[in-house]
Formats: sequence, C-alpha cells, structure tokens
Amino acid sequence: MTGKSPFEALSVETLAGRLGANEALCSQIGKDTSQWKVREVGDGNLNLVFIVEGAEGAAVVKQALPYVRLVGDSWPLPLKRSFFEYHALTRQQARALGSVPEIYHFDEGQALIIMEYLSPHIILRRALIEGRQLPNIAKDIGLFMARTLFRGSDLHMATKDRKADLALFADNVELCDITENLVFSDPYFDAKMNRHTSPQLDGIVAELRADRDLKVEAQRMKHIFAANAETLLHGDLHSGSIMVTDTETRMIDPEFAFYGPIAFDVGMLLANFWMAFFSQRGHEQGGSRDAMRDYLLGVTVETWSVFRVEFSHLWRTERTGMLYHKSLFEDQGDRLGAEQALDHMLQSIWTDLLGFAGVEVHRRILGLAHNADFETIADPDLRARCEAKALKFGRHVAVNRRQIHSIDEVNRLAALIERESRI
Ligand code: SR1
Ligand code: MG
Repeated sequence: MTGKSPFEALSVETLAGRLGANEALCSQIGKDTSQWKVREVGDGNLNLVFIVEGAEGAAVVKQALPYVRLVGDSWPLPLKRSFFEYHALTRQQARALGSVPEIYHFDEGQALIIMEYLSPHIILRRALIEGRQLPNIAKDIGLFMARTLFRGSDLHMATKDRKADLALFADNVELCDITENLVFSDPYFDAKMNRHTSPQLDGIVAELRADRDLKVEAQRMKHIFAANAETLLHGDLHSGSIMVTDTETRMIDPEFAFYGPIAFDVGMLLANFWMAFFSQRGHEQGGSRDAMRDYLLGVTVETWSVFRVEFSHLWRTERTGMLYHKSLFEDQGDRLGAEQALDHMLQSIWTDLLGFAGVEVHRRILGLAHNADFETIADPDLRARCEAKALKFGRHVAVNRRQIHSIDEVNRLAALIERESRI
C-alpha cells in the first residue's frame, strides 16, 4: 500500500494483505504475515486502532476515518487530522523525550500512523476507575505539559519557526471546531447531540443554561481558546489520552493539536482528575474509595506543582525566544524583573486553567462526549449524584476563577462538595 492509492479504511481482514509489504511494520513485528494476529481495539470517538502482533513483536496501526466514528458518516471529518497528529507527536517527542509512543511510519494518503505498541500500559482513565493509585503520573504529566507547552511557544522557539508551525497547525480547523462547539457552547443550550442523565439532572441542567455568569465565562474561555495562539497544544489532554503502567506514562492521540493557550491543556487535564474524584463514589462496591479520593486530590496538587517548577526552570534556562528577552532583564542585572514576568505568566495560566477545567467538567456530563468515569456507574441515581457534584464544582471554579488563589483552595471546595452532598 502506498500513499498514492485512494483512501480505504483498513479492517481486521484486510490489514495483513495491505500492510504486509510495509518495511517499517515488518521490521518491528516480522514479515511472515501468516503469523500476524490483528485486533481492532479503538474505543475512542474518532478513529480505527489496530494492534498487530507478529512473530517478532507488535505494533499499533491507527487510521483516521473520513467521519466521526462515534456518530457515523452523517458527521464527516477530514482525514488530515492524522497529519496533525503525526506532526504533533514528532514535536512532542523532541520537546519531551520519551513521553509519547515511538512512530515507525506515517502514510498521509491512508491517514495512518504505525507506532509503538505500549504494553502492558492501560488507559489512565480505566486505571482510575479501577481505583489504582499510580505513583508517577503527576510528575510525568506535569513535566510533559511544562516542556511541550514552554518549548512550543515564543518563549523558546525562533519566531520564524513558531510562525511556520502556527500556520501549519492553523489548518486543523475541523478539530478546533469540535472543541469550540462541544466544550464551550453546547453544554449551555439545548444542542442537538447533547445528552445527560435524565430526569435526575433535568433541574440542574435548566439552572446551568439559565446561568448568565456561567455562560459569559464559558464564552470568555472560548474567546481565549480561539484567540490566544500561545503554544502548540496537545489539544485533547484528558485521562483517555494517557497510557500508564505503575512506572511509565505516555501521552497519545494529539490529533486536536493546534496553537492555543497554555492553560487549556493544563485545565483539561486537571478537570479529568477532579471528575475522577467525583466519580469515585459510584465505584465503591469493592470498598471505600476514601484513599483514592485523597490520592486524586494529591495528584492535582503535585501535577500543578511539577508543572510550575519545570516551567520556571525552563523560563530561567531556555528563554531563547522573542518574548521577555533576556536583554531587558538578566543582561541588565535585573533578574527580579524576569521573575516578576514569570509570576504574572503563571498567575494568568492558573486563572485561565480554572475556567477551562470548569467547562470541561460540564461538557463531559451534559454534551455529546461523556467519559467512562461517570458512564460506567450503572445505577442512574448514583451516577446523577456524582455528576451533580461535579457540575456544581465546575460552575464554581469557572465563575469564580479570578478569586481562587491556590489549588488547595480548589481541593477544599471539591472535598466540601463531596461531603455536603453525600447521600
Ligand atoms: C466528536 S469527538 C468528541 C470528543 O472526542 C475527542 O476525544 C475529543 O475530546 C472530542 O471533544
Ligand atoms: Mg482522542
């Protein structure tokens, strides 16, 4: 199969025939296709994902479809998202070595990426639902975010290179459009594909849609998302885009990559830890999840701390771009000026990440794309109670983000909402 053939979706039956001559794949797994075992394991919303095992190893073949898999061909989606994913992965690998799967091959015409099979890794969201406490995720993800977000910005890159990248990723229009609608607008009106746990949440949903302060803040966050082309984002950094073992963490699936605000990736990620926190009550059949709840709040604290420390370190050692140039500060002996500017930047990331976190929580409960943390709670009354707490939390952090000064304050609020609404 070459990049010149017309696009054709792979299947379990056709994969070996079509990729049997692919040198990159054969060198990883062996070229005797009669030994290949192919499984389709994609459980995301958009793409096909195959695990291919051969006599000498295994690899993942990920292929975009020309439509949204979750919805079907009534929602077309361009194949070029695979191009953006490939280019984002290569940049993330260069900026945060070892944080993403190794890429073996990219075929733009077939919208497919052949990459490292991560094993025995599992999706972080699944681990958190199972109640597993992973010791390294805060450190690994905090470092990944600080390194990719700092090094993809005008704080570090030559401005010519950054502008070329900005232009390249600006074409990821349709994926940005998904986020712009699904995250920032749909939860706050009766959008066609919305769904929520009904009738239990009907009253809360009506209240949120009538909540003027919340809607204004959500639109403010949408404005920042669309207008602040600060750095190359992962663009969809939730716990379903991270694979883990007890000792290793890898970020996957950056097909939503584009130039946006630093705070977006950080806010979306932390929101997923807070949702995991509020969903724990629904997974207590095997015993209390008190320790897991403490663990999750601890992870938010450590992630934010690691991010800040690493971002500050890079600010002091790799600030080679055109912003806050050293000639204005350190070169004049004004180290404190550079520190003041750093404080301002971290403060603004903090305030904005709370806004992004709040809307991310809302859209996962009220919009089209729900998450398994809540969806796997079978009892709808119990699920609704967990979701209602998360919605309340999301509203508070989004609307009051300028008055919240520390992650401990946010976590005290989360713990209070969790306790107060205990049923
Ligand atoms: C139609 S796509 C829905 C969601 O799935 C992806 O993982 C993104 O989070 C997107 O918002
Ligand atoms: Mg994804």
